[in-house]
Amino acid sequence: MDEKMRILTERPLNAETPIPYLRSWITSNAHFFARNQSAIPEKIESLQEWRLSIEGLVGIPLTLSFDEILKMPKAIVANTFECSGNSRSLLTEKASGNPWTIGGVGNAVYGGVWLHDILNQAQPGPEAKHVAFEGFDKSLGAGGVKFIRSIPMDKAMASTLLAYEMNGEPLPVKHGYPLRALALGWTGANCVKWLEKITLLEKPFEGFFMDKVYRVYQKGQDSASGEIITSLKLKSIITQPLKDETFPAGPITILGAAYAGEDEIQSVDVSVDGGKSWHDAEFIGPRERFAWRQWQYVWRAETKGTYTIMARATDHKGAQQPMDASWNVLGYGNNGVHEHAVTIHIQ
Ligand SMILES: Nc1nc2c(c(=O)[nH]1)N[C@H]1C(S)=C(S)[C@@H](COP(=O)(O)O)O[C@H]1N2
Ligand SMILES: [Mo]
Repeated sequence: MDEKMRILTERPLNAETPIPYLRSWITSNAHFFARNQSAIPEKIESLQEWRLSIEGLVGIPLTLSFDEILKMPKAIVANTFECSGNSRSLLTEKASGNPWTIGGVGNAVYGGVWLHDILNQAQPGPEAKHVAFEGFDKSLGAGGVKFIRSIPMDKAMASTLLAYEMNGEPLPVKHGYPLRALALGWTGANCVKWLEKITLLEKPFEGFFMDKVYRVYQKGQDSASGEIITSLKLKSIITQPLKDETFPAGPITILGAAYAGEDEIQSVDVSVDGGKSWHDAEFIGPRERFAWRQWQYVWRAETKGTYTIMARATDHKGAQQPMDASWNVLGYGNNGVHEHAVTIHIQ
């Protein structure tokens, strides 16, 4: 198996993971999807010169070198993140944005430091309610819009990692070397790469990437009034078989992954008759708080014909993945069972 990444745009690089590489629990660094608003920085400043600054509503502004960060307690965390627009191209009503299929998602084991360890050192003021992240990648367009994103202080203190390692290797350049934010269980847009500045604010950061995009809104509505995208939604994807594959009658192993961001996956059900009957899938592989769960179901196909396979996840609160996605202007958060169905043939 040596499939190339599926390139959506070359400049900036936006590329999705080919489906066969989504079958393992860990997505390799080489095949992890790439999503960039502007160019990947070409010249990475030397680690000696790189600094992380913590500013804004803090008692003690900090400037940390990479060595100082390495000396702090190291945390290792598995995390699945997905681009907010993943599965957009599978929506029946088209939405604007990169035409992702299901490969704008991946799971990796990250090494880094807890953001709360760093913020505690800086002594946040009581009025600090939001944390903004800025990287050293170039700004976008003539207006000089930078990819700056903020998350609420609660999330920053509870479960946000600053990662310098990915799957046991230094964080690759295209994934944010030397340091990136990882709001665990939240979509990629909340995970700023090439991090160099953290600012504590009273209110959410205001700017293009906070108010115009990564919000769920309908036609005729103001984008800034839409809900900000945070946690991944409850979803399952089928990674085997692939669409339109043909098999002889006999056992067919159906494989997939299910994830729910900050929530836990309780069960996955599989249908091979277009949703008339459902069967329990079996979990395989590791179970980690912020990581997806791999599942399988062995189907004994007896009769020739065309079959529609669907998977439906349930979380630990009993919520079920919706049968149909809820549409919004930018096509975010497609987690519909129907949209992710896979049709195959038995001959
Ligand atoms: N500095 C910076 N960080 C960024 C982005 C970016 O364009 N610039 N894109 C974001 C988006 S929308 C996603 S989905 C993830 C993608 O991370 P990856 O390329 O490592 O998969 O990074 C996020 N962090
Ligand atoms: Mo994204």
